[in-house]
Amino acid sequence: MHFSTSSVLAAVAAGASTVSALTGSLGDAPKTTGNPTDVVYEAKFSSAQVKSAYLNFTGAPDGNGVLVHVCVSGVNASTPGPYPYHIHDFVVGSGENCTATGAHLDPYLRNDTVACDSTAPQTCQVGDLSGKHGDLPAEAALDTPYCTSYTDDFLSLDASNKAFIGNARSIVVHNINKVRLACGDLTMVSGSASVAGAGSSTPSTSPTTSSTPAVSTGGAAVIGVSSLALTIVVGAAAMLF
Ligand SMILES: [Cu+2]
Repeated sequence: MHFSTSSVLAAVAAGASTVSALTGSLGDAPKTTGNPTDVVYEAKFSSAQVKSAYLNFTGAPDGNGVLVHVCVSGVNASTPGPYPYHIHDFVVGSGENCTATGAHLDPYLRNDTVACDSTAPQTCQVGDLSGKHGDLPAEAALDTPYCTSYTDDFLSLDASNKAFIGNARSIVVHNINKVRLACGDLTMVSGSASVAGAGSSTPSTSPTTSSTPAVSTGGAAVIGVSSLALTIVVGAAAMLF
């Protein structure tokens, strides 16, 4: 049993390390424009494994893309880094271990059986922030926050855009094995309701992926794929994580 589990996971790891510009079934993500600079979304959270995580999203000064600020400190040093992090499909809810957050924000149905190619970020899952901009490094385990900021050309603060980040989504920080270390909801802390979605009907909490989100991993190894091999992977991952 242990041998077969290890073998399957090794195969998955090998597959996940393949870097290739894979376009989603609905196409590449278009660059976003007209993102308002007065709309701000934040996620602030901590857990037994992460002392603090803070992410801030606002429109870039020219409205092209979204400016992202990230600060993370005190990741449990015994958990292996570097640390991926993503926008996930659902809010944290009452479940344990961040499983209720589902899979990654993926409105163009790319899934993540093939890792994001950061040189072609339009092909990556929209919510794969670390795939596009880099994992949090080992410094995130320190007490002093590790901070980074960047513009993501493909996120949107417009509720009518498929790449809108405000539709009851969340942020999850993982260890390098995709185990979920901490998570928090994305909430609007400033902005105009007419732009940011409060004026529309009930916020959608539908998944952006094409099938049931995987539980307990980065979410993506199994999305939209139904082969027997990957079914076995789900079982193996469930046993381990
Ligand atoms: Cu994630």
